Amino acid sequence: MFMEETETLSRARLSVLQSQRLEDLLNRLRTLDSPYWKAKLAGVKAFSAVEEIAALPFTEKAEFRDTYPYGMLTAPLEKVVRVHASSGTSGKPTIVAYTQDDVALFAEVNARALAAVGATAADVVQISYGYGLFTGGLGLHYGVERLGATAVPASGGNPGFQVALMADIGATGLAATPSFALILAERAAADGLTEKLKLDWGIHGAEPWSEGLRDKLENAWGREYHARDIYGLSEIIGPGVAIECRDGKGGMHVFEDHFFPEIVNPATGEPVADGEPGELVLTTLTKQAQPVLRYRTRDITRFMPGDCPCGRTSRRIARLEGRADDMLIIRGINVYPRTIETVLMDDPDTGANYAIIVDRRGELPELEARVELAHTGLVGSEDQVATRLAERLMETVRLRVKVDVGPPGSVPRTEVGKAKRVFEQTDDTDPLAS
Ligand code: DLL
Repeated sequence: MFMEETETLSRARLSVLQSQRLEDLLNRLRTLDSPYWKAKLAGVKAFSAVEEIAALPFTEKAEFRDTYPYGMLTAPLEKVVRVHASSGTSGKPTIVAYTQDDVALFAEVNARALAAVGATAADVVQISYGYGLFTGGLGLHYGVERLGATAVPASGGNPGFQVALMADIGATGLAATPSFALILAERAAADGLTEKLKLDWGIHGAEPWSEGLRDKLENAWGREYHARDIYGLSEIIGPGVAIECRDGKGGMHVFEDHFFPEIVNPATGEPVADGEPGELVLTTLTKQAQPVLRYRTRDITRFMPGDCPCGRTSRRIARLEGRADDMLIIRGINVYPRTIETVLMDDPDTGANYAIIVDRRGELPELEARVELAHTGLVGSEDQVATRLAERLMETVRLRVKVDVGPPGSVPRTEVGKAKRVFEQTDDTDPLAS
């Protein structure tokens, strides 16, 4: 563990630490001469235990846009040393700012995340998340350096060059979206580099993925490979909010000494029963430039029960089910794209790339899934695989989904940024062709 004492604190001591940090934060926020913070805290009574956090108001994504660029700052600009931005789906991006201490915190949580996945100072880590306004590249980069490992700032794109570099420099770890990691694995196999690789682990997140996709990714390198899930979001810090450790597959430890998690019913905002799925809400306890109170992430997950074999005492959240805003409503049935992915990826004969098309040409929307065969040896079995998948989708999501199975390489891939999986069809042109 990178910070063993902190990461194994008893729940009681952790709660005291969280309460102290929250109290310090609120005391600081109350002294600010900021219209945003004065309005946010108006009517909030003093309280001293983190368990009473529901007394605080929520923060919504729209507040970042409404206060763009600096309205939420709690430190003067001369203390701000960096900004990142997340690309908004509409209009202005969301700006997030960091002081020197925030940058150190960003490095710390990512170093802790890397250590949890099994990284040490001896690792050479290829960082294939985008560098720039996106938090992925620089966040992991500072984490790798803080751990004392070797950072290779490859950024996104250019898979042929990247796999050759990985082989030459002996990369042992990979930080990339799961979809780009798969592109790299395919490319390494196609370029005959598998034998030369030294890869042992990968830290993958920034987009939804499933257990089935993990299996495919772990088997794609032709060697033992440990793929682990990392969660984060710009508004909170970037990557490094939660990590799936090497020993405890299936849940992600939240760095609770810095980010306080709650899970609420997305419709009512009330807490859900322990272990039930709901929307993750996060409060930053230690950030300086731009702390956030009870941020509605829109991400759907649940708290995992039980202790983790790794010994970390922080609560774990399950792999994300999807985003409240990504949910598709097809003929009255609510379905997350990731649920469809789970069915498509659980099949041993499918490859790891797929697309979901919402066909809106008719009166009622129809769903189509396009997927590839795992390898060319299966060519000829397309119809059989398609029938099997359609049946399974009917059982799982109770929807008739038209399944189209093509040869390996037939579904377009995203080489830079987050994978685009869901496409809308409104006229007769193929939405995947553009
Ligand atoms: O994606 C930060 C990040 C970079 C996380 C690298 C992990 C690795 P944003 O661009 O602000 O930040 O997007 C945040 O991406 O609210 C989720 O909906 C989604 N997301 C992030 N990690 C995961 C994950 C970065 N492990 C949004 N599984 C979040 C599923 C994820 N979705």
